Amino acid sequence: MSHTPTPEDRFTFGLWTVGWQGRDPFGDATRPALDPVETVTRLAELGAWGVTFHDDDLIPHGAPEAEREARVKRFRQALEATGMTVPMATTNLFTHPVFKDGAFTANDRDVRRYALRKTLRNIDLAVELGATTYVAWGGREGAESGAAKDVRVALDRMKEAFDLLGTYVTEQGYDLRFAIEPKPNEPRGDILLPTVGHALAFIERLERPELFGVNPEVGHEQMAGLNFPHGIAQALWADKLFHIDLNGQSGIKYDQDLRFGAGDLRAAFWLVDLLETAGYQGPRHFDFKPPRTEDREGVWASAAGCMRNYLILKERAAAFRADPEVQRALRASRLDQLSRPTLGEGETPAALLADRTAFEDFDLQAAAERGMAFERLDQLAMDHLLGARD
Ligand code: DIG
Ligand code: MN
Ligand code: MN
Repeated sequence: MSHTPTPEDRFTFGLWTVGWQGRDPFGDATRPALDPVETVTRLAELGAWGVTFHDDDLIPHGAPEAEREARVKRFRQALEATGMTVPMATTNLFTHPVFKDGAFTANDRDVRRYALRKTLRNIDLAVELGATTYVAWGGREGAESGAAKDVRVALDRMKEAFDLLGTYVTEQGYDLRFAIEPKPNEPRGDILLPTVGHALAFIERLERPELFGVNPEVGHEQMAGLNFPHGIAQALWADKLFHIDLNGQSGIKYDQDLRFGAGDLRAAFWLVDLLETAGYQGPRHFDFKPPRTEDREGVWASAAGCMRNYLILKERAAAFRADPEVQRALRASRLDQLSRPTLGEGETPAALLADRTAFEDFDLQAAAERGMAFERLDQLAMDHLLGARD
């Protein structure tokens, strides 16, 4: 199998990823700014399907109307010239100092209203450019101290904001859904809606929950010490995986945003296995930062590595699932039994209580002694992942 990406693989990148200049809390930029037109052109050459953007990635914050129009026009021309798509867009509600205490949950009401207007404006542009998913990462929604944010009240404000956005896209007749992106911390000491679980629970309390799903990011769940494939599985189970941010992370530390496949490789393997076996149809979106050590060529090598690693893992996971040995090992571990409903068709509590084999005559000892044969199964996966088995 070729590991050369094509638009059919639906790989997308944020403008802010390959465009990251390497500025961090401890150091200045190591790379010059990247023109969005160059990004579109180079990513198209590498085999990507599309790009995504924050409003401020495309139009510098506060740019006059004429400059805004000119930049959007140039961007649109590059999209048309390359065939690149814009499946997703989002709002930068975290860079400008006005958002230092948040956007939708800032204590200052005027900041909250400004944040909503900034979002509404970019939703219009996103729809004009063809986006059908709008991501909301609340990077500044949170606190560093207990009294600074009454979280119950802040969640009221968060609900109010998303309900307003849901009303807007409904009134406008937009074909647009929202994907909330969780993150446990950084840049705030603690961020609201920190994990997929918190976001899924929050979405159910919105006025139009059908318009809202999640945009989980690999490193964000792993920063909280969670199993990312399990979080994705629950999002899929809830039919709420509206988008995904792929990257790499090596354990519980600052948000590394490594290229996809770097960091926890086993988790990346199980993630690709899950997305492909579940038939996930959304973009394979990379939200990563080429390390500040890299020059321009290093940036493109890093972007190419994201896609290459996905394709290698996709091939290895498919070989794992197709392997007759693996199918035997899955049966030996009774995965087929997991798929069988625990109760018989229409079985009532009374019927279960009447079934002596389920309790009175159940051979507890024999069941307790059964081995699960998971180690043999997992070694087969390891063999496929490491290319030690065709
Ligand atoms: C960080 O992981 C966030 C921002 O980069 C952006 O708002 C969002 C889009 O995927 N991810
Ligand atoms: Mn991140
Ligand atoms: Mn992200």
